[in-house]
This record gives sequence, structure tokens and C-alpha cells, in this order.
Amino acid sequence: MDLFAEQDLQQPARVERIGEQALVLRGFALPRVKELLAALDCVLLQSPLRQMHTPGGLAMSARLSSCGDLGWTTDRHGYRYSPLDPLSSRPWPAMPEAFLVLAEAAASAAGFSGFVPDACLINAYAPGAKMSLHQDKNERSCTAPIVSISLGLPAIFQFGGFERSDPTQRVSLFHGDIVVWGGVDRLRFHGVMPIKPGHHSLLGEQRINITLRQAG
Ligand code: MD6
Ligand code: FE
Repeated sequence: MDLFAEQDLQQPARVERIGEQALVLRGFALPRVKELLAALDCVLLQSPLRQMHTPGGLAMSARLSSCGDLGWTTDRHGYRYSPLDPLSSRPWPAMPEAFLVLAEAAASAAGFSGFVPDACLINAYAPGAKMSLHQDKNERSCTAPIVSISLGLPAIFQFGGFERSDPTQRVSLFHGDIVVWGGVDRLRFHGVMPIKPGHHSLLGEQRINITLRQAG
């Protein structure tokens, strides 16, 4: 495993294994946070964060946006990837180079080489917002890795099994941490506990999660 992969500071990332093919790379994004946030601002000017509803009609508590060739949306008609932002009926903003470079480096540090994401989902959580246990299965491949970047306020991530009722591990995720998982772990149930109130020096009262995927 290349623990030094393209980090600015040539130091090994602190790695925690949470599954056979699931790793937390502590602080992996820290050297790139400035570029990430600048790129994120640019994306969100074009496709702003918005409230979405589950097919069952429930409002999601995190606000969402996307960038890349495909963006993830949900409404009364179901969950899906779409090349167009339903708010603007225009293509989603292009995937920023900074996202691509960091995601490839993180995937490769976690043992998944050649990761070229075509979809990027952005979740923004205010204190109290959460993500219920779910599986990500709208992507064409159910083994390709997902790279998940955490920014801002900390979260308690729940990482479960292959049934919703399976026990979950609770993993704290902090500003700059990256989770990468794929292969045999890819269809595990997972979620985010309600975000605790707090203030982050760069992001204020929110947590941002950026997930990069090969969806198409
Ligand atoms: C979040 N993440 O961390 C929600 N899904 O806010 C996810 O739902 C997720 O982090 C698939 C793979 C990685 C993830
Ligand atoms: Fe997910």
C-alpha cells in the first residue's frame, strides 16, 4: 500500500481499517483543503445546495448538490443519477481538478488504483442533520470504490453490515479525514449520526461531505 501517495508533506497518512476493503485515511485531505474549498465554492455557485426528498416524501436533513458528468438526485420518482441538475435543467458543474487529483491519490493509497470518478455528491449538514442508514447502490458497479472527504464539524459515522439491522461500528470523522471503501465492503449499510452543535474555524456551523464515485 502506498501510504505516501502524493501527499504534499511526505509523511505516511495515519490509516485505520474499518473493513476488509474499507479504510479511514486520517488527515489525508489536510494539505489540499484550501484548493478543495475554493473549488467547492465555485461548484455551489453554479449548482447550489438544496433540500431533496426521498421517494417516500421525507425531506432529507442534509442539503445536497453534485458535480461531474453525473449528479445524484432523489424525488418522488426515486433515487438516480442524472446528467442534468434538475434545478437549472443544465449539466452539473464540471468536476474540479482538485477533487479528481485528491480522490485518485486517496483511492490509490487505499489500494484501489486507477480511480476516475464521474460523479461527486456534496452533502452539507447543519447541527442536528443526519443521514439514516442506507446502502449506495445507484452506481453501475457495486464494487468500485467510493472516496469520501469530510470537512468542517466532526461526525459519527456508522458503518454496518449487509442488513440494515446488523450491528454498526461508530467511527468519528474529522475535518480532513478521507474514507475509502469498495470491493467486498461496498454494499455495507452506513449512515451519519446527528451532527453535534459546534463551530469550525473554516466552515462555521456545518459539516461538508464530498463523495466521489464511478457511477456510470
Ligand atoms: C456522509 N456518506 O459521510 C455520508 N456513502 O456524510 C455516505 O453516505 C457515503 O461516506 C458511500 C460511501 C462513502 C460515504
Ligand atoms: Fe452513502
